[in-house]
Amino acid sequence: MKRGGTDEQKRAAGESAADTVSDGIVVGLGTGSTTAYAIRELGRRVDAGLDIEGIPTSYQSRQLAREIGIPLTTLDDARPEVAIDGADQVAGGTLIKGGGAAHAREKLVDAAADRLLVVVDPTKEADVLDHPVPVEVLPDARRTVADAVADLGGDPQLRAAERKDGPVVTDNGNLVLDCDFGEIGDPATLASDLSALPGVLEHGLFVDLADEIHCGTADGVRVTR
Ligand code: ABF
Repeated sequence: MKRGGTDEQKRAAGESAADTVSDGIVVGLGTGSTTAYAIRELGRRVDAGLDIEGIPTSYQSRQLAREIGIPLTTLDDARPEVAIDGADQVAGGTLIKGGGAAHAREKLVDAAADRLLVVVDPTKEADVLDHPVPVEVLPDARRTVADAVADLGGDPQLRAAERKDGPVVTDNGNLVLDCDFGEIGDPATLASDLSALPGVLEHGLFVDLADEIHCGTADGVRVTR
């Protein structure tokens, strides 16, 4: 189900967003292969003298930022002026995220930022969202949330680990249900219905959070919003 553009499209989108970052600010560092291009570009700019601090959204983005020398801080000590993050699908300013199971921290950092720059390739763009919505649940809530998702009209599947037996376990020690609702006509209502379920830590619907979409195409980067 995961959409995938070319590495060149992802690189162009990531570098385009990273190039907008100015001196002296705090930057939220999202997760995923497209954002990794943005983080690497920020690392090159830090080497060249750019003065920023990063707030990572996952173990993966924290490790990458550390390896390339971006100074890090936390939400305890700073607020990001900008966050750069990827998406599994985007329609207008609303996103579905969570393909990397990092959407709880991503939403925390992205929502705290003054501006969210989303980096995607054309395969992620849609008129109407229809990608399954990742829902992070406490392990004990797996069954009850799955039943409630079915009552909301969704088809929940426990995400399995790719490289070993058993389910995906998030950085927070929880499980992920990928919930297929077909076309999502009213993302805001579905988002609040999912948030209201006991045992749901966070879901991957980011309603109206994106300020800029940087979409890497064969003809360059299209910036919208
Ligand atoms: C994270 O990585 C997720 O929220 C999103 O699911 C995914 C996008 O990854 P990629 O850029 O590799 O497609 O941002």
